[in-house]
Amino acid sequence: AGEDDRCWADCMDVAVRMARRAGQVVQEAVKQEKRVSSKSTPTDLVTEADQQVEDLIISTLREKFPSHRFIGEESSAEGEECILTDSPTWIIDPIDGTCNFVHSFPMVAVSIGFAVKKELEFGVIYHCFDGTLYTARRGHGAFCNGVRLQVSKEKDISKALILTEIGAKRDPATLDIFLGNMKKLLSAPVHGVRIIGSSTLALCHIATGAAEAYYQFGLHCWDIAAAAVIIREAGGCVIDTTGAPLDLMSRRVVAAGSREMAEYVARQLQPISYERDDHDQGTRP
Ligand code: 2AM
Ligand code: CA
Ligand code: CA
Ligand code: CA
Repeated sequence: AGEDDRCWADCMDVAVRMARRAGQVVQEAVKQEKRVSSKSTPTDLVTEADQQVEDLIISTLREKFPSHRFIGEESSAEGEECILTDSPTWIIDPIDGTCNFVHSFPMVAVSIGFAVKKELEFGVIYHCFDGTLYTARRGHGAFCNGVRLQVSKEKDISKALILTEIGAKRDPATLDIFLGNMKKLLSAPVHGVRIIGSSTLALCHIATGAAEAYYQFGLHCWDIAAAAVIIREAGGCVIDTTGAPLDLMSRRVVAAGSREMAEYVARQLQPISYERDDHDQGTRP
C-alpha cells in the first residue's frame, strides 16, 4: 500500500506538470483564431484546440505510463471506450468550458483525474486564464496554489449560493425541467444562482467554500473525476442527485459543503435524463 501511495504521488506530480503545460497551450490558443464545429447538437461546441490539447496530454502520459488506461472527452467522442476498469486510469477533460474558450470568457480549465480500482486517487484542475491550480490526493487534503482548502460550513439553504451548468440539450421539455429546478431553488429562497460555463471550476468553487452547492445533469466522468477528489479532501460531499453514492458514469451530480446541504438540494431537483456513459459496461473484460 505504501508503495502504491508513493507511486500515485509521483503520478500526481506528473499530472500537475501536465496540467500546467496543457493550460499554457490553451492560454495561447485563446488568442488565436478558433476553428469551431459542433458535436451532438448545434450548441455542443468543439474546437481544434480541444483535440490538440487532449492528444498532447494523452500521448505524453501514455509514453510515461504505457500500462495505464486513458479516458478523455475528445477520444471518447471518436468511439473509444469510456469504461472504468480496475486498471490505473487517467480521466481527462482537455478544455473544460469550450464555449467560454470560443468566446474568450475567462472560465476555462484543464482537468486531470486519476482512478485505481475504480477509486479516485487524485485530481488536478488548472484555470487557464489566471493560472490557479487546484489539487488533491485522497487522504492528503485539497489545495489551491498550495493553500489548504476548506468547504463552506453553511447549513441553511436560504443563505446558500448555488452553482449549476446548462447542458447541450435545449428541447422545450428539458428546458422546462431546468427552469423548474432553478425556480424551486430561487424561491427557497437561496442567496443566488450562478452559471459560469465550466463544470470543473464551478466544482472548485465548492471546494474553496465560495459557493455552498452545485448540481448538474448531463455531465460526464471527465467533468467530475478530478473535482470530486478536491471537494472531498476539502471536507465536502459529492453524491448522485438521487442521494445515492456518486457514480462517475451516471451523468448526475450534487456537490456541497455538507451532506445535509447536498441531500437538501438533491431532494429539490426533478431529474433530466441522459444516457449513461458506460452503456456497454459488462460486455467487455
Ligand atoms: P465542456 O466545455 O468540456 O464540454 C457548460 O457547458 C459546462 O458543462 C462545461 O463544463 C461543459 O464541458 C459541460 N458539459 C458539456 N456537455 C454537457 C452536457 N451534455 N450536459 C451538461 N454539461 C455538459
Ligand atoms: Ca465538450
Ligand atoms: Ca467538461
Ligand atoms: Ca471539454
